[in-house]
Amino acid sequence: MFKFINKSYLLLVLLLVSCSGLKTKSDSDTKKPNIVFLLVDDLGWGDFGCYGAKFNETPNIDKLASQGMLFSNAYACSTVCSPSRAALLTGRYPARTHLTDWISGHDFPNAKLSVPKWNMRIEHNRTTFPEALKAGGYNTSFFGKWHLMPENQDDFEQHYPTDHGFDINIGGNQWGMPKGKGKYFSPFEMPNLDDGNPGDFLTDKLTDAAITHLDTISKEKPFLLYFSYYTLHGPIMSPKDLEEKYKKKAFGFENLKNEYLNPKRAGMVESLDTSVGRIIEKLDELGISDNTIIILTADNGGNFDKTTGGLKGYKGFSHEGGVREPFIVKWPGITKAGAKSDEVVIGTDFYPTILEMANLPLKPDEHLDGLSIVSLLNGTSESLERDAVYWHYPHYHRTKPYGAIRKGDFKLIEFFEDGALELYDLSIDPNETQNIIKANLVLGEELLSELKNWRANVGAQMMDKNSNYDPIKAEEKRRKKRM
Ligand SMILES: [Ca+2]
Repeated sequence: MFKFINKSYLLLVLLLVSCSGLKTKSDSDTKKPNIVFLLVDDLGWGDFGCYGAKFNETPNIDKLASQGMLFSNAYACSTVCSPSRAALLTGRYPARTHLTDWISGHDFPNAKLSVPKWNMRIEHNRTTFPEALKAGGYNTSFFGKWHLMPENQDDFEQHYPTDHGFDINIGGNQWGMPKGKGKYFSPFEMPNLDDGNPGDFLTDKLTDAAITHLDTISKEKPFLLYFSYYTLHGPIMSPKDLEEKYKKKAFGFENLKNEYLNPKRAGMVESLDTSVGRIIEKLDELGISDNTIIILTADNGGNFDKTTGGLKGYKGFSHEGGVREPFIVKWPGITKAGAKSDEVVIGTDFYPTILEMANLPLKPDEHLDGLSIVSLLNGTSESLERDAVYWHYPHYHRTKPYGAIRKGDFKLIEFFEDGALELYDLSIDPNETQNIIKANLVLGEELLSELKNWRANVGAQMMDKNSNYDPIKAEEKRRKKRM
């Protein structure tokens, strides 16, 4: 009898242990991580301490990088705002969506080539990654700059963040920069954002709103918090105390030739860093840091020379300074502290990556141009199976219209006006100082052919000759745009 009870007891214990084991496994399998996606505007590759900045101070972001994974070859899909943002959300290259310029773009009526009729909105027939997360049970919230709406009032109502997968929208509309009366200072006059008090700074108020939101959302449901900073887009404005701090600091930095010593912009960067720190602190306070992935990146290069850590060009240019971006991921339990990756990754990769992070099925018909980078993040691989990444910009900006391909260490840029080619070996010349096309014509032709094939495959829109071409007027306009 005693023996029997003992046996039954043992069986019961075994059963309980095995059930609780199963339960734990099942929980960990289905437990979806929260995702905080921090998207900075007009951020230079050299703007953060962890990417080499000496003048700007970014202790919170540097700490985040030291706890997560830092990428050195991460790219935006465009050298300007809207196309890059749409590519992030759709997993499709701007060349494929035909959203190839910032909304509403520059007008160059007398340029040599005419710009194709391009798309000034995300189409509703596309499922964005926030929509996919929402369908997968996520609470999805949007804060800050949207810039994916047409300027046309008739079309306004259908293209807010809430029309493309977000449960709430704080601050997003057609604006590419703060256009309220106070710009970065109150009043902001943005959708659903508290205007606060005179003197309040936009980044702080958006952060307040994000933190309040974190306090109110259900702890039962996973969330995506998509914080799209207006900062560091112009007009460059800073909280006064930070501007004063960096004015003093600038005196000691007179000889720092490779860095943009602008106290206002450095103040803006610090206020961004403070915001990141406050979000992280809130996650800690709520006890959800261990199940929250933090991603930090940007939409295109800094709007000034010397914000790029030495890379050539900046926002609006065809070279690395226009598109290479800081990119940091902290995924608790997955990314190793202080990990680094030199693998080429690009904005279209976020869609499949985030679905995989969220344990949701991929949507290969949507994110046609992205690859999940989870294998890089969890350390199971050091490289992705990808042939090349591409850019297509049939527009005039500081650059002339161009297309580009990066394959391995080589990058080829094709300028559409005259077919001029530039070839760089980024492994030995990351700052694109030596155009090596003449010595590598065969390689150049191969890459050009691959670029052209890609354009045909994605249905890229090309440029026509402009019947109103006027070389003198075109040149005047170019000079005005600091090209
Ligand atoms: Ca931008």
